[in-house]
Amino acid sequence: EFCTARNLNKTPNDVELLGEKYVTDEWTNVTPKIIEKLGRTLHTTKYHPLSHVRQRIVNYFYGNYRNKCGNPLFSVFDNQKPVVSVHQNFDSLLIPGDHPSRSKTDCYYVNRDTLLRAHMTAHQSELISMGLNNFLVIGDVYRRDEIDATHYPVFHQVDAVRLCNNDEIFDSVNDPEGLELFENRGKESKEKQAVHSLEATKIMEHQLKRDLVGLAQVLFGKDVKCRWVDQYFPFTHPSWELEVFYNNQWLEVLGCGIMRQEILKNCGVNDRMGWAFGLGLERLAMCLYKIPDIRLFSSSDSGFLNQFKFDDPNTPVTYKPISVYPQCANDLSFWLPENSEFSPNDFYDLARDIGGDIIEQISLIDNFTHPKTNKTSHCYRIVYRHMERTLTQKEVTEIHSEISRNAAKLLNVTVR
Ligand code: FA5
Ligand code: MG
Repeated sequence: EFCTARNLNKTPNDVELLGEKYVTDEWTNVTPKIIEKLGRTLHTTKYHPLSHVRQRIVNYFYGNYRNKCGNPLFSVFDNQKPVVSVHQNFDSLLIPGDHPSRSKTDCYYVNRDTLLRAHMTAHQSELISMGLNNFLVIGDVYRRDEIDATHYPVFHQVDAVRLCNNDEIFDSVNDPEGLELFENRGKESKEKQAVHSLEATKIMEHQLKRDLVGLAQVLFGKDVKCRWVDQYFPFTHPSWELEVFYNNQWLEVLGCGIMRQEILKNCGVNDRMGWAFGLGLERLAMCLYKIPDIRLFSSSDSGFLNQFKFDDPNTPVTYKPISVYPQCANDLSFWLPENSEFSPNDFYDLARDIGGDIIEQISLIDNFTHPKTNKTSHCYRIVYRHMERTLTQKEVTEIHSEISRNAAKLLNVTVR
């Protein structure tokens, strides 16, 4: 039986996450399957491929940045709670109230004010307010998204911040006399924020890009092909994405930029500017080890995990596929409700709640509106495949009909 976060728990109005109770309301859309994933901390699990990649990134920043005594400059936080406030995830980062990333169709809300973090940047302001200038913050993030080989509702990010004062930025300049971080009557342009000087922005941009290309070279080898693409984030300006050419295609691995000075000001920092980036660990690990399917990271299959049982995180590995079991595809068509909203992500979550990880992919293969009745019909193809054994048609049919029944019941669709 399909059950929502509500009726899993004793009292109908709260839900327990990592040992703490939260009141639910009409915003609640976190599902039992997602709740099960909380607290797994794969990025710090010994021998897990994500923890090897994590360690290599941490080592790179430890090695690159040392203080005068030779100690690493960056602090690492990998134990921040994934349940955060709307303020942390959005407001503190200047994300506008009507920004699409806040939508219920994209995030897992615990209630109106609380959600599972959608990016590690949610912790940025708090750590800066504590007085930190250089840090990495690493953890699991949650997004409602498509279902295929590179998308999973839980993945892991490494975020970083580096704040510098005047001396630190112009340290490498021969004659830094007269160079300043800030300027009084500046204008915002494509290249910089109004309050920043162009010189300081360009130096930070150069250091940030040099460090991140350096990281790509450490992970993928000296000859890796990289390119920078201009991007927009509400919390940085200017902003970029780094793409790496791997297996014959350009793959976006991270977003970054010069931090909005208003964020620093809100944290009580007035004499520094900063850069920040956020990267996806699964994306890097999939390329690095040639792991073909993102679901493998959360699998407990020893055939998978045993391939990463080594202590030195720099050990080169190419993943050898555990035997591949056959796929089984079934279609489901329905008319969308006429009097209520419908988002494909609602259907993806419902299907995932019932089928779990045996659902490999769901694609919308037909979207059609009847010319006379104006009713819209969607047809979804659900591909089932177990990572560890062959599924029987009977098993698949049972799950498929369960999905169909529950879609009719909970999403108000009319199955055709
Ligand atoms: C962010 O999440 C920003 N917070 C990054 C950032 C931080 C920018 C600080 C500027 C300053 P984005 O949504 O693009 O941005 O995600 C960042 C990275 O996470 C992506 O480049 C990708 O590597 C990874 N990622 C994003 N979505 C997924 C997904 N569904 N599955 C796997 N990896 C993903
Ligand atoms: Mg992106």
